[in-house]
Amino acid sequence: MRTPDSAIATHCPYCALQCGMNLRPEPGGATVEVEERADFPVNRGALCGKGRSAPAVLSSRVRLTGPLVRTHATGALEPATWEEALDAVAAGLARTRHAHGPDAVGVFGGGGLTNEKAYALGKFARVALRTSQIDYNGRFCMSSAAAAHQRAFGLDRGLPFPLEDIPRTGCVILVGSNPAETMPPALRYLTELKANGGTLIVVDPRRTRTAEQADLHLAPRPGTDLALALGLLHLVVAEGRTDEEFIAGRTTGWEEARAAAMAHWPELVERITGVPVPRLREAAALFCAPSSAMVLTARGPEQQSKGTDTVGAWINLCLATGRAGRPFSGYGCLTGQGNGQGGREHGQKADQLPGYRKLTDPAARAHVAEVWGVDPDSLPAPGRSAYELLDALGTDVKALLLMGSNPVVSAPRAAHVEDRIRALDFLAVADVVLSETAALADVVLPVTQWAEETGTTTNLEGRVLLRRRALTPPPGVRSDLDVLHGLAARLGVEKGFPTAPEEVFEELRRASAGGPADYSGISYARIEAEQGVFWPCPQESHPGTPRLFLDRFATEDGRARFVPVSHRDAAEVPDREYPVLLTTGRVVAQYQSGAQTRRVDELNEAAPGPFVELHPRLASRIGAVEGAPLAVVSRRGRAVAPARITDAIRADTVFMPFHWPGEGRANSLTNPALDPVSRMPEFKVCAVRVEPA
Ligand SMILES: Nc1nc2c(c(=O)[nH]1)N[C@H]1C(S)=C(S)[C@@H](COP(=O)(O)OP(=O)(O)OC[C@H]3O[C@@H](n4cnc5c(=O)[nH]c(N)nc54)[C@H](O)[C@@H]3O)O[C@H]1N2
Ligand SMILES: Nc1nc2c(c(=O)[nH]1)N[C@H]1C(S)=C(S)[C@@H](COP(=O)(O)OP(=O)(O)OC[C@H]3O[C@@H](n4cnc5c(=O)[nH]c(N)nc54)[C@H](O)[C@@H]3O)O[C@H]1N2
Ligand code: SF4
Ligand SMILES: [Mo]
Repeated sequence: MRTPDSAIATHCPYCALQCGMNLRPEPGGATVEVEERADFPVNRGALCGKGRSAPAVLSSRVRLTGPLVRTHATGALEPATWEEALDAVAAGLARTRHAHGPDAVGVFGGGGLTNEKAYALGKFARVALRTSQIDYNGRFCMSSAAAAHQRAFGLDRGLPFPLEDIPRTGCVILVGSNPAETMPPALRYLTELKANGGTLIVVDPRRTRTAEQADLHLAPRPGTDLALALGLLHLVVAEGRTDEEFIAGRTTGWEEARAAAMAHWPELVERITGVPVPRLREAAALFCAPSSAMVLTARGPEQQSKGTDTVGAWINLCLATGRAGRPFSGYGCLTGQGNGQGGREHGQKADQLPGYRKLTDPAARAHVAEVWGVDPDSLPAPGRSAYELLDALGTDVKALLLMGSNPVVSAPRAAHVEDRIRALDFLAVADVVLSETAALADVVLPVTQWAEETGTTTNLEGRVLLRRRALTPPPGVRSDLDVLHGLAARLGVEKGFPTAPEEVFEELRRASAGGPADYSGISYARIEAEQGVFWPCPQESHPGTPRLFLDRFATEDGRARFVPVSHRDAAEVPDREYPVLLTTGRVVAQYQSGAQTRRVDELNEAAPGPFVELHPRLASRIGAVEGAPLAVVSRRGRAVAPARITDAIRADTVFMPFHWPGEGRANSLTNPALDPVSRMPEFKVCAVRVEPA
């Protein structure tokens, strides 16, 4: 399908911004060159270094080019044919199911998978394997914001408005989000906000490159955002800045939420967060002064064992001030992975059916079972969340099919997770590279990549986009859809797993029809003609929905729900043995577990390895020297990485990026304490000891 002279319009393989780019096949046709695509509104041609260098991962120098099967003779992964590899996977999964029942087979997916793949993977688990044990890495990403969205608004779409609305609001509070590193082309929306006279408040324990742009930077102790948001709400009430008309007309539950907030006095909040009272007052005043304002959160406040309540508190602040369900106002979550939004809608989540339907809802089961041509009673019940599933490997879950994640690097308490993976009877991994997790597999299935296949993703705005195939894949690889088709057939399910992406999408449209995330009016042709279509889009004649909640919220009575929340400590607080707080996150040149970006020379030059960021005061107290190895020790394990001394971080906190395996693996340290609602692990705060190694 390659036309040598014309560039093909598509999207980046990495983050949720899903920047538009043009791909031009290079002479010879073995690879592609990335060109600017100025017409796509989200990024208007701008790309970060990861997007620009993405074609490097297409090279056979770094990718998998044929299936691998672990042989009994040597115990090593050896090349095999596709028939041998698929036979081995089907046999491994069937053997386990036969011996221990369907729930002994687990499936783990990823938010980077296209909508078509996520949909097919969920269907494969429920229809071909009949297992309840499926979840995915999005649980580690935005699940707390998703749960809070559901609770307050009755619907979870990360941003209820397009990014283009950001420069048109009066004030943005950006909480635990560092787009200067994680979504560089999106920084322009904040620059434009300021140019238009709006104000930017950044809440981050580090003075990041994003925080440097802010009019006001609040640097709370990690894990205390809940108190901070409640403290701001307290001030808003005390200063008479609530919007009583909005509260009366469009919300329920204010009295309880108000009472809970009033228990969080500014002085108490200062004590918990370390943010001085005058700064709290300044923030409340800046947020309330203009007629419109937004709160945007990302992983900082969300990846906590109270992430759902924390996001709930920020939503309460928006509701109390009438900054929701109105033009250029509202709460939004900046979703992370390439298909972080769509990946959470179509059924790879433990409790979910396509169209963001609930697996426990009899009507939803009946609708989807009809589309799938199965008996509703044959659909399993909800299964375990991602960490709980990983923790169960080798005990009651004995075989695993993994597609689109690298948990050996990215899961919390990673050494334990690695042990659990090694304890499996059988592991199959579909990946584009030999990731640290794929290296432990019994069978590795090499799959096609973004530029070699067609499929849709849904970006952080809820805009459904089409990635188009620009390149013929190398002969030894197959698509994830091919893999699921081949495995289903071997498990006795001949029909229902087509390999053509558009055919899968057409089925997804029908399965999602009438659900909260309704894609039934969206087609490949429309997406191309319209630069993406925002869901819900229930008919072909429907324009799509860039802005949600302007007339009513998605709850039964149309009103947003306040949730009464109160501050509580992180699951682990510093003590004499572990006196320092560890938080974790990202750097601009590496992506996630690094499986892809650590294979790109120019990205490795920019970000060659892990480090421990710490304040000069802490450094001098423990005798740390710039660039010298530091040991960071938690109750879960130990990691060693060079010291990076900077006054841009709080003196009671150290920061490590999580992109690397081995000695410097940040997740050797992190705490898998889970949020009770979202089951999100506490990646952003745990107690550690830091000492020269
Ligand atoms: N370069 C790059 N870009 C990416 C990714 C990547 O791996 N690399 N991943 C993508 C994905 S999947 C995601 S989810 C997004 C994540 O995007 P972000 O959420 O922007 O990224 P993080 O670095 O995880 O966290 C953001 C900030 O939270 C701060 N923080 C830490 N603890 C706390 C806390 O307790 N409270 C508050 N308020 N802030 C805290 C950190 O200092 C950090 O600056 O990025 C996407 N884009
Ligand atoms: N300490 C700490 N840990 C964290 C976080 C943190 O902030 N701190 N953030 C968490 C978050 S938000 C996230 S999203 C997770 C992400 O962590 P992971 O789930 O490990 O994400 P990736 O590294 O993107 O892994 C994706 C894997 O799938 C492969 N892949 C890419 N595209 C495809 C495809 O189309 N098909 C198949 N079969 N494979 C594909 C890639 O090569 C890679 O090996 O990490 C979480 N872990
Ligand atoms: S910001 Fe995200 S989508 Fe855009 S080029 Fe970079 S990684 Fe790709
Ligand atoms: Mo993420």
